Amino acid sequence: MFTKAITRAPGANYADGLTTVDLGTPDYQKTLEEHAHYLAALRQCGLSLIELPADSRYPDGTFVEDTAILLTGSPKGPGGAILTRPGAESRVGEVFSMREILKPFYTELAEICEPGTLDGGDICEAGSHFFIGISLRTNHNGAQQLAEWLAARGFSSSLVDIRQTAGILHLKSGIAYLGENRLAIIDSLVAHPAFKGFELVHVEAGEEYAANCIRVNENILIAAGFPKFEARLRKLGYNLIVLEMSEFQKMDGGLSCLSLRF
Ligand code: CIR
Repeated sequence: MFTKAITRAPGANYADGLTTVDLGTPDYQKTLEEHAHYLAALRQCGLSLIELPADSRYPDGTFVEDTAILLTGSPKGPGGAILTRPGAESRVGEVFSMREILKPFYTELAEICEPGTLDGGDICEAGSHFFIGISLRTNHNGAQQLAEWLAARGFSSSLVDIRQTAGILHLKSGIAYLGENRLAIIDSLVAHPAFKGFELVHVEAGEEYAANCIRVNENILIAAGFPKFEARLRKLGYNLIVLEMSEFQKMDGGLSCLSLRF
């Protein structure tokens, strides 16, 4: 059960952030509107929000998920938090202010150290197991550091190398844990042995962006515009909150990236 989320407002220079997609320049007003709806959805799920102001030094700073991994609990007792070391040079400094924000909530605040790099978007929690993506942002050393930190807290983990998987920046661009041993997953990842033993909910070809959805307590937040995936989740009985994400998609961002939930 999540009770809180950390978010950061998109700054006026949001469009200067990193992107690999060719969907045009985000409209700032529209970005702010979509962000406001996202915050409202998290509140609707019962979360109280820690809303950080935009930081003009970091145009990608609204994608707070990449800066930390937060555990609400662990098989061995209390939760814990670990700060990441983002793989993109321009984003490394985002972690420093997150440390200060997290201090009041976590007595133990670990960190990924050099030469490891790791983005939160590559880390997918699935109950007592974690999937760790190896990507252009998360390297083996960073993944290993996280795996050891998790193992000390009673979590197992498996690595999923997505460097040859076309069209996804982070592991969670292609999978999402829906709870109850169920994963939403794009076709190009279904055959990976790490996902054996999980019930796989396929995201149709052409709707890949929809895979980045998030379960928040009794609801699932999904991106608008992906009718087949939406229908599939409704059939499974989920309460859905559907959100416009066009301006975040333009910058390679999705629903999970916009908050740290704990
Ligand atoms: C970046 O390239 O780092 C940002 N423009 C998008 C980050 C998206 N974050 C995520 O998937 N967790």
